[in-house]
Amino acid sequence: MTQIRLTYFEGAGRAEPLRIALFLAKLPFEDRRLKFPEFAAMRAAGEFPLNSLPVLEVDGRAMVQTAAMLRFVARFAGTDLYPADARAGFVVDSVLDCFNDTLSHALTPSLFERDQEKKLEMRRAIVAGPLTLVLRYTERLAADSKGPFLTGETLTIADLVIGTSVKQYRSGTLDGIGPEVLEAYPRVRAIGDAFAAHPGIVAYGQRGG
Ligand SMILES: N[C@@H](CCC(=O)N[C@@H](CS)C(=O)NCC(=O)O)C(=O)O
Repeated sequence: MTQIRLTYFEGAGRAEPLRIALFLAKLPFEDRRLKFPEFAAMRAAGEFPLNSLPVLEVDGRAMVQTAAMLRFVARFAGTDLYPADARAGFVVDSVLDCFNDTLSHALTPSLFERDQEKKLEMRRAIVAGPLTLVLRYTERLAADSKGPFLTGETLTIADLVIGTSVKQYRSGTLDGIGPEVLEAYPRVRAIGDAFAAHPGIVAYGQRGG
């Protein structure tokens, strides 16, 4: 049997859609979660190809880049989590890059800011800038879908990323980025609802994830 290990930090972050994709794909995996000092020591020892996480090891071979790993999991297990159709594939890839690249990079500095006022200032700039652009773009793409998901009836890896992001904004755990940021985007909210109600996602939640 293929040996799979996913290494990330404790939280959801970039790894949660990967954890869900592995679960939906019925690929058993070791869910290794590092504390930051542990990560820093392993990084200093050169253990991670890009010095960052997540890292997915498949039979001992390390993979990096979240979007590429999501596509890999979807295809490796022969699931329909990544569409065969070129246009739908573009929509999925484009949204993955919006959330995993544009938004994550904008958000990261604020995660390390200890001054609460400065942090909220940074978050206001994110909401007014990249978050608005990404949500508006995703909303526009979703307008071409008959729903309930981004590209139609089938849950894809892009819905995993949208769904976990919507869940995070709704949870209020990210200071300055709460449920109100979704107000102008009913289709994005609807994808978040369909994601939360999907039987596979419900089963994932019941697993304790
Ligand atoms: N492009 C990479 C970015 C990975 C990345 O920036 N990971 C962050 C955590 S979300 C990290 O490892 N940060 C720790 C550090 O760079 O010190 C991906 O999509 O996987």
